[in-house]
Amino acid sequence: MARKRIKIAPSMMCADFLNMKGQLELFERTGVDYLHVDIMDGHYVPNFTLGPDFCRVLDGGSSIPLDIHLMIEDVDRYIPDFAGFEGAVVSFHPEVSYHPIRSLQLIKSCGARAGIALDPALGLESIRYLLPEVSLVCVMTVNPGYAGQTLIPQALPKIKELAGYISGQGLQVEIEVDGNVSWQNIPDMLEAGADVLVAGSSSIFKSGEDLEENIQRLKNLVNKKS
Ligand code: S6P
Ligand code: MG
Repeated sequence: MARKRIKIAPSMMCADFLNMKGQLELFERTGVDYLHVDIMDGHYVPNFTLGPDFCRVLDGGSSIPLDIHLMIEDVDRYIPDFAGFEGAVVSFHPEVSYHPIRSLQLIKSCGARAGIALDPALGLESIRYLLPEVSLVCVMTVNPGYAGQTLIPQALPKIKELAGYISGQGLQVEIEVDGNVSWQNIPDMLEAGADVLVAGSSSIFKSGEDLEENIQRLKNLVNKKS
């Protein structure tokens, strides 16, 4: 059986904001699959990051689809600000919505693909009935809120369980892994069934290292011939 191609999603909160144009050109040239954009509101998570204006700049400055990870409360109010970008996938944490299926439908009605993000403390049971409605599950392997954290190891068997459930049900859902996706952790994440890797400060944006070399290293690592 042909090996699946693993997708790469640079985490834009880890990018060098003073050199955004050059990095977008590099991402285009090296063929990354998504731009992962973390949206934080200081309520759902104790941090603030990016917003719709930043997404607009990325959308205008590259043709790479946005992968927007909402870590915010009051999600239905803000979905329309994020779900209109062409080709985007928008994910939220279901515990912030009284009616998560309604929120997923809202994302789709705005034109985006719908995703769900899963806190490391939550089990699959909390999203089982959402899976038929989504294109992507963002499995968080660190607590939402910050880059540069350490893997919470119990999140790994959850990826495996999710991958088994998705294939058993014949669903078309991408499994994205988000948090401490490091050179050391990537093999275990792939082994567990990851389809998309969020690449942040643990890999391509490692401080003091060359971004292009690190993207190449990541591409070689994830899509090597077996
Ligand atoms: C964290 C956020 C993530 C980070 C990513 C950073 O709340 O959802 O997308 O940007 O985890 O990567 P790293 O390699 O610094 O953990
Ligand atoms: Mg994220």
